[in-house]
Amino acid sequence: MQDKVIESYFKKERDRQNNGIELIASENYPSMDVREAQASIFGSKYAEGYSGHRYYGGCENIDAVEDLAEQRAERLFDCRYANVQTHSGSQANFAAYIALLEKGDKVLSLFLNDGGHLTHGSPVSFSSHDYSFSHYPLGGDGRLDYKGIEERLDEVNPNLFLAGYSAYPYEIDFKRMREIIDKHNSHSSTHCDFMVDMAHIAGIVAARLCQNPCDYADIVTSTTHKTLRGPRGGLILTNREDLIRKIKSAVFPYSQGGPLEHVIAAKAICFAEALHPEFKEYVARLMENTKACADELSRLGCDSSGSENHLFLLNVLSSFGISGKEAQSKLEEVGITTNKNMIHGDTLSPALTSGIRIGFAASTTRGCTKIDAIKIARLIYRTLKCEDKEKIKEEVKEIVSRWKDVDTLSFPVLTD
Ligand code: DSN
Repeated sequence: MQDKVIESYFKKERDRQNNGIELIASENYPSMDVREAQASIFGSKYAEGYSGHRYYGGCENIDAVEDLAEQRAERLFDCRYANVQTHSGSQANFAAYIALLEKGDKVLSLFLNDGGHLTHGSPVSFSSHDYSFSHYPLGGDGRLDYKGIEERLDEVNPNLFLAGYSAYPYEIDFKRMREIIDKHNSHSSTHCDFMVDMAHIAGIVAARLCQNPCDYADIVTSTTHKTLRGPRGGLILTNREDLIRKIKSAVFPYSQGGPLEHVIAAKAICFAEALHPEFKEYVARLMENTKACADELSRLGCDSSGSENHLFLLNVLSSFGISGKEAQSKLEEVGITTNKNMIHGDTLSPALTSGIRIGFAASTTRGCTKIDAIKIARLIYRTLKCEDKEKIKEEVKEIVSRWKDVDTLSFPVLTD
C-alpha cells in the first residue's frame, strides 16, 4: 500500500483484533472471501435500479450477482422475496417503515433502554420524528411479557408492531406474537402489521436454532454482519408480493442511490457460507459458549441475565459496584472488548449504564471453545474485582494465541 499512514492503522487494528478477546455482541469476523468481494472491481460500477432495469449500461455481471444474492437470501431464510440493496440495518428499517406506514402512523416497539434499537423510536432517531412510537415494557424478570403486549396492543391500536432487539438475551416467540396480533386485528378498527428486525439473531435464524420470523412477520429486516458473519450491510425480506414492490421503491429511488454492488457480492458469499451445514455447527457453538460464560458468572455470584442466544447482560453495578462505563474500560485494559449497556430498569444514564453486553459471535469464529468461555468468565470476574491486571493480560494472550488469525478465515460454501 502506498499510503503508509493508513496502512499503519490497518496493522495496529489487525494486531488489536488478533491480540484481544472480542465480546461485542454485534461484531464478527467475516471470511477472507467476503472481505475480498468488498475490495473487488464491483465497487467501481454504478447500477442504480434493479436487475434488468438499471439506469446505467454494462450491468450484466452486476445483475447476475445481485440476482444470486437475492435467491440465496430467499433460500437461507425460506422466504419469497429479498431486497439486498440497503447499506445498513438502519436504512433497512427506514425503507420498511416507508413500505408499511404513512407519516404519523402509530408503532408499538420495545424501548431502546430495554434492549430495542435507536431506529425503533428513540427520540434522537428519525423514526420518532416521522412516526408516533409507543413502547411495550418487559416483565419484572427482564423477559418479554406476552400478556402485557396483548394489553398494550389494545390500548395503543398501532399500525405496526415491531419485534427484534439489540440487547435481549432470551428466545423470542414470533409465533405467539403473530397470534396476538391476529387476535387484536380481529376486533380492532386499525389493522396492525408485524415487523421483525432480526439483525442480532440473523445467524441463529439462518441456522434454524430459533423460530424463523419470516414465517410470521409481514416484513423482516436485518443486517448481514452480526451473527450472520457477512459484510457490513442491510437486508429486507417478505413473503408479500404487494410489499416487495413497495420495499424496492422505498430503497431505490426513495432513500438510496447507487447500490454498493461489491457489498452485495459479499452478501451473496456470506449467504452461501451460511447455507453450508458447517454454519449451523458454528452457531450452536456460539450459543453454547455464550451460555457457558453467562452461567459461570452467575455461579461466581454475579448478576448475569443468562443467555438463550448469542449475548447476555451483566449487571456490573449490582455485581461489582461500578458502572458499565468503568467495567468496559477496565476490561479493555486487559484486552477484553465489551460495551456498556443499559439494564432493564436502569437507574444510571446511557452514558454510564449499570451493565455491559457480552456476546461470543466474533470469538467463536476465531475458535473459542466452551472451556475458553468459562475461563473468560473468570477473567471478567477477576478484572472487575481489580485482581492483578498484568497476570490477567498474560492469560488473555494465552487464550487468543490458540485462536485463528482474523486475516486467514475461510468457510465452506453451498452454492447449488
Ligand atoms: N449498533 C448495533 C449494536 O451494537 O447492537 C445495533 O445497530
